[in-house]
Amino acid sequence: NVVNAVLLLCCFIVVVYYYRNVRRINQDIDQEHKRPQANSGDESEDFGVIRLAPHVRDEFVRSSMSHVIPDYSQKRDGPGEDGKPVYLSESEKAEGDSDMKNWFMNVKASDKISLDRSLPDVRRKECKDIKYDLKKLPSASVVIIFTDEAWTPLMRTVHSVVNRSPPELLKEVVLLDDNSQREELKGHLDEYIKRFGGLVKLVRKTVRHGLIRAKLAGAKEATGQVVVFLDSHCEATAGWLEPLVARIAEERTAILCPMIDSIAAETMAYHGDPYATAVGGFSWALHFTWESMPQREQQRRKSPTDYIRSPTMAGGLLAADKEYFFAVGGYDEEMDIWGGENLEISFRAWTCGGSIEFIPCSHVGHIFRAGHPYNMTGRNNNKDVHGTNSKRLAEVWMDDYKRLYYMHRSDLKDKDVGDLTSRKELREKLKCRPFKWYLDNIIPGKFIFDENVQAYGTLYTFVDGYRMCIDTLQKDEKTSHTLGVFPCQGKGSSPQQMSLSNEGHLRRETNCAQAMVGRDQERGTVMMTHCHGGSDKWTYEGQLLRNTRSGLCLSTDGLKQSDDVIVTNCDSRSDHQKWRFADPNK
Ligand code: UD2
Ligand code: MN
Repeated sequence: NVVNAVLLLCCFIVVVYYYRNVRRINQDIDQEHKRPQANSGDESEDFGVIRLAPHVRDEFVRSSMSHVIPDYSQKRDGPGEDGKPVYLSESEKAEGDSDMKNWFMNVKASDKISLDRSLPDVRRKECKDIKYDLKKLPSASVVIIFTDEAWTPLMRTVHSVVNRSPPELLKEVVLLDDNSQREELKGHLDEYIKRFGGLVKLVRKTVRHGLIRAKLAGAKEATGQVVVFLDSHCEATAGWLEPLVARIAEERTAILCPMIDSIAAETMAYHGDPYATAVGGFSWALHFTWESMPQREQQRRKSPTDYIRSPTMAGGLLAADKEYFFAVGGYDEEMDIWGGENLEISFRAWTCGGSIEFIPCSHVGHIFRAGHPYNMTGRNNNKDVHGTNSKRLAEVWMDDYKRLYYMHRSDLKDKDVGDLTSRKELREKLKCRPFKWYLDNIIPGKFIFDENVQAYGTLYTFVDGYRMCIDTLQKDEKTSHTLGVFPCQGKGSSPQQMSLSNEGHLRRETNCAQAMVGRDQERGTVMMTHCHGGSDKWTYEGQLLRNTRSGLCLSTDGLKQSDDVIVTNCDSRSDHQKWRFADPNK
């Protein structure tokens, strides 16, 4: 009798569940038929308000009862499978192009790809060979924060995590909605995630938090021992989670980043590099940079599967022991919308006894976008959230080295960026090391404009009562470019600052001045190229700046107001060659 009763109850539950789902699907389809076809003649269709290609839509309907993890050993056909690029037909191109403008990614292309698409396994063989004892590893909560993300990139992030995380390790996925306004992310999303049977939790914020507070809010919901953050346009690949949690089991104070592979914004092509060669750095304007792995780190690592110590992290994709993450200060709650938190957690982790590490066996793709498809204005109409967030981190963590940030951003010196007391108290409480320790030990060799230099400041000549300054002329400093002259801009104009290092390099943060002259030539321009030991050296005698390789001197002779600076035969009587360094703060 008991057995019968239980069976009956089960049947009842199945029937109710089935009925509810089928009814919902029918309702959605009804709704769809009532809607005017926005793109008639186009091959995509609407499912409710969600724009999907027909085969993805079929999948959507078919699998709406409960999610089934695909068998990736079976070959899959379809657009974008195996991480291949998707190219749009002539009739679809216009929509794809407008997506690139509005979303900074080709949502049209993304909509054609299965949410469960297969991806290449780009790990090295040594990584694939590692066996993990899943029973002994800590569980993880994956927190995905989003604000008005397009449907398919967002759901593909969720599917990829569910499909490629060992069930033993994946405690839950926390979807943290940072006050999205788009219709499709409202009712539909609650319905959609039911197929994951409680594994995916949706948390809504009805006030925009910005990504920093959103991450904090998401982490607070996490119940796993490890918290993993992902952006809402990622794809996790085979074996991505195991090496992260395994390293945390080994070193609780390590904050880890997977290898961030690239998903092309235009075609959704997946590109991953098995050979980890980069670490994170930063510029004094407080932006994240990629740097090549230093020799000493290459020597320290015993195997290609070994973690890589990195001075900083990009920010979006990371794993940490949840308790440790909060104990070491979580994030600065007063940072708004976007930016700065990644360098803040990097400086803080290293100086307060933890570390930042890249895990070469863990690969996650991310769609790198050329812009932000959401409002970047912070509280109090703040249009410079990166600037003000960065000022907070400079004031709390960089000691006197914050001056290097203000060399770039003198406009922020007197800017009120809110109360810093609690963050400064945190630094005291955790007895964190000075920023100089970080510079000396974690990122040695980082160039400091005004340390170990013969001179620094704005570099100018004074001709006929007119000041001409050395200037980058708005060239992208990440690339090589010619060096120019421009009328002096005065106080704190960072494109006009130069240093003459003790080694004799005439340089800026990463680039050094190279004279572009062949043997026996008497005139040439000056290129700014990435500094290295063999970069050109310059002497500063009297007021002449002499290039030691060519013997020629820096000169403004014959130049227009905005022009490339030259090197030519030295002449100590020429006003065009009398160079002075001026304190950029005066
Ligand atoms: C990078 C990081 C990002 C963050 C940022 C600096 C990677 C791959 N991404 O920028 O995680 O560290 O640098 O702050 O390293 N979002 C919200 N609320 C907002 C704004 C954004 O929830 O107010 C979400 C957004 O939907 C996305 C995530 O935050 O999922 C990151 O935003 P992004 O993708 O625009 O940032 P990204 O990749 O340029
Ligand atoms: Mn992103």
